[in-house]
Amino acid sequence: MYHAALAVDPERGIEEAPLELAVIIPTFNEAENVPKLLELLGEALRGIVWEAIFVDDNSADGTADLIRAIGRNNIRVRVLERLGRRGLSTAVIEGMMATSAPMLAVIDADLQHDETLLPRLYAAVRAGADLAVGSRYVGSGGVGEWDTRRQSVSRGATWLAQRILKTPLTDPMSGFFVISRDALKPRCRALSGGGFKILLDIAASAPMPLKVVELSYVFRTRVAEKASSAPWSWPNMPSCSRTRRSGISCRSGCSCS
Ligand SMILES: Nc1nc2c(ncn2[C@@H]2O[C@H](COP(=O)(O)OP(=O)(O)OP(=O)(O)O)[C@@H](O)[C@H]2O)c(=O)[nH]1
Ligand SMILES: [Mg+2]
Repeated sequence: MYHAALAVDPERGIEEAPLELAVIIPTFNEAENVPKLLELLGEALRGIVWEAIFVDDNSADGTADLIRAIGRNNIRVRVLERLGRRGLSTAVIEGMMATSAPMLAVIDADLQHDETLLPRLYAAVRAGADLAVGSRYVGSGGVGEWDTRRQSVSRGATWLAQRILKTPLTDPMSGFFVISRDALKPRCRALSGGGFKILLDIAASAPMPLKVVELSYVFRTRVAEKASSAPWSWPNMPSCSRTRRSGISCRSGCSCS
């Protein structure tokens, strides 16, 4: 599945310029999507010195081995493989801690986020924002082909999160954003790491309000089949004991799956 197009061009070696941006990508059974995602990131981030940190929770489909195979030819690409653990938020936090980059992007591996927005998110943080979020609920943003049930569940969870956390974010459930390390650092130790919504966690852990920019994007439909979290799970609910014990995803709709 690996192809040579993903290797770094030796003429444009990245070791000469300081690292500017790390793209943190949590993965759980995303082998089918990883090569395409890297190709798209390469196109979108032209002109930026970036690296990709995948954080994989021991996917059964060989995601981590595939990333290692790509990484042997492309020093932009690294994987942190975690054994005996699951959790989207902790995966993102640990990925952020594993890079030296001053700017940190988070994007899903399943191609649902519009990677072409990344340069603008990055530019917004470079220009002085603490956090730039890809939002489905500003301007021309949207949720793509979601059915009405999923749309109303997402709207409800967003509304609740905004009320409880008093966050100014229009899309606090977004997993697509860029944050500066300087803004993240004072919040690191307060992050709960629970659940699946890292942006909520960061917003809730803010000792002082973050300077936030929101840019619109349209959520894409997943292409390769999903084998991970329930879409409508409550964001910060800890993994259930069944999953913690067995390592097998609960299919009953609880947030561990
Ligand atoms: N490391 C890690 N990654 C995860 C875990 N669960 C999901 N992911 C990854 O996190 C990203 C988002 O997960 P999804 O299941 O696609 O969540 P979603 O986009 O809200 O749901 P869908 O729209 O149904 O795809 C994907 O890249 C997943 O592979 C996990 O427990 N650990
Ligand atoms: Mg998804």
